[in-house]
Amino acid sequence: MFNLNFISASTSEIVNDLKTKGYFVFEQALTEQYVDELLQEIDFEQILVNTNDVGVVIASDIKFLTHCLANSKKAYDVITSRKVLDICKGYFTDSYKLTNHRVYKTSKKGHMPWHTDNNLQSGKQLSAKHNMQGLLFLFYLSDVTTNAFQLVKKSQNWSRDYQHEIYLSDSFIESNYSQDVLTLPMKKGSVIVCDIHAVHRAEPFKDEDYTRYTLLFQVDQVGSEYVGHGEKNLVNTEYLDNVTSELMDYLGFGFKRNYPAFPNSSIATMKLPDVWKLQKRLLSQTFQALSKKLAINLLPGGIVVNVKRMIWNLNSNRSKKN
Ligand SMILES: O=C(O)CCC(=O)C(=O)O
Ligand SMILES: [Fe+2]
Repeated sequence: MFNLNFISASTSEIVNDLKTKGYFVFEQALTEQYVDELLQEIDFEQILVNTNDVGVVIASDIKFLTHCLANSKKAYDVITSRKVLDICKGYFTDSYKLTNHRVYKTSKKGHMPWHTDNNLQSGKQLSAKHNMQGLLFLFYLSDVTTNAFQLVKKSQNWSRDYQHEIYLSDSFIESNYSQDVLTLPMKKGSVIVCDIHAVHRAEPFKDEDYTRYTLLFQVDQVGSEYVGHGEKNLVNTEYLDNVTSELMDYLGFGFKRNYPAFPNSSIATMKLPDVWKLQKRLLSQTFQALSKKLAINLLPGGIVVNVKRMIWNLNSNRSKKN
């Protein structure tokens, strides 16, 4: 999964960077092969519509697999890796929990506002900023040239002065902190870990041919006064090969979760070309369903049963021969 030089990078130095600078960056922490295999586990072309499973949804120009702990063993293994847990163990002074996670595919364009991730929610709405410690982990799953993660250095020290704001304006950062903006274009597999109180964003971009894949997750030091803080973690039990109390605590077993999965998606969050694509799929499936229904209605019931028996026999003869 991880390149050896990332595994052997001193965890206490990483933690020290996080505590002093507010961020830590490592190029190509994940192997290329691992990233390729992780992305193969996710079909970004299959969008959930009356599908009885977790899967991909669309919000504007971004496709999300929010419940990757249930759908990608490779994503699960990164999120629960020893290295990540060790960083958290070294960084936090009290119990910490995975509060959200997702893999997403960004394409064409985006303009994310400058923000911090120390959010409290009430239902779907961000309701206030909190003071809990927290870490954001962001792995690039493709080479990132534009639309890179950007953060304002040292902003974790002053962002609380703007707790009443949901976002900070581009012009405010431009005129006051442009010399502190760190932009991080990096190769596939690179990781950024940062203090959730640091002001950050994905650099705005517009490029029809550009696609960025990302694995993001957040770990907060959730105290008892914030019961319910976080999105629910849907985990595929097949992935749990080493259940420890540390892991259970981290994944929030038995801990209440009040926030809806991000993003809050529906047909309304899809762009017109994606709605058209879906309509076409629905139309062809509607015709298929109609012709099936017509055939079943026209044929006497006995014939339908006999056709099913014939198909069954053909298949079982064929599998006997093989
Ligand atoms: O994708 C990125 O570079 C940043 C994402 C982010 O900050 C967020 O989703 O809160
Ligand atoms: Fe963020």
